[in-house]
Amino acid sequence: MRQEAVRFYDEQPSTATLRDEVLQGLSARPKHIAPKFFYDEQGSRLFDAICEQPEYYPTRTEMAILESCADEVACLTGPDCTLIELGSGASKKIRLLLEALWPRQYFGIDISREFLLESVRRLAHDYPWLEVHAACADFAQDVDLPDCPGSGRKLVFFPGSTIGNFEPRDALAFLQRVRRQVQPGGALLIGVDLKKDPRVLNAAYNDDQGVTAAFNLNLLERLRTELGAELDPENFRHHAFYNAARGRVEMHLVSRRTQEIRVLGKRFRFDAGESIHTESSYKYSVEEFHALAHRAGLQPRQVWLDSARLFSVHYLDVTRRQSPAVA
Ligand code: AVI
Repeated sequence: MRQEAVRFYDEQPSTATLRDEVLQGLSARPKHIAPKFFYDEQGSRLFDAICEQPEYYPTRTEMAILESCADEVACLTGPDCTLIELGSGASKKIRLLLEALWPRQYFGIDISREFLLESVRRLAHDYPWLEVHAACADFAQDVDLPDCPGSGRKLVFFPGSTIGNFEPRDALAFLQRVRRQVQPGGALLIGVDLKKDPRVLNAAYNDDQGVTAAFNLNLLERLRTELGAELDPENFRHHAFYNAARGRVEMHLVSRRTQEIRVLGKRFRFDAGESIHTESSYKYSVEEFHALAHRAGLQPRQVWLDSARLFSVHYLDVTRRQSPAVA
């Protein structure tokens, strides 16, 4: 393995971040914990398993779209680019792009350190011509994108509709940050899940094998192992549903009974049926997403959909002119 060829930057959120955000979220009404905390090593593995479930259409649909548009993406981007992947897991999608674009540099950014290292080491091994960098960081925060020397453009790849896990105002702020950090001439290639029949959405987040349930409940294991929380995961159940009024799938951990849990010496009381809101997954029509991109000062250049209109992949240009809506 060409391990030494991977340049690694470690800005992993500390246990203090987990502690502070969990204490704050459990003290709030309604109780909530941010979805970024799903992704410890086990959580990342469970997420990979979700992507293999027959009900969870986004991964395979996005993959099929990328297979059909990769050459077009390469034409739009040009040679010698720096490819920056946000949320780089064990993704097969990036391999597809690497083989179509032949970038000069690859930069993977992910919140899950071990998982990231494993995947970038594999990339460095499999693509010896590629300069590989990795940063363990929370890209939802104000993380600086790498300053990469070279003549090519920066292409930021943000797959999987992870943008849907941001509240719309945070999604806007995130797109504005990408726009600021990718110089004019650069672009964002982003996967966005589409609005559709709620039955399809409800099935996708309630797979028959119970993998999504295990992924959600793993958050409680994380609180036990990393924060010494005193709670019984058996006293909670997974609940996921499409909230049409908000245009989002919501995931919750619902208390099966009246109970009290203890986290870092603090007690938190739950009524039976009360939940911790653990994730929102916003769905956008193409028009809604274009409107958001415009507000962020990004210029929609191309959008690809599958024939069933389940999922979209957008190519957004970073142009020199700032959108009047943002100024
Ligand atoms: C990572 N993210 C886009 C996934 C989603 O669909 O919101 C996470 C997930 N949660 C449950 N299943 C998948």
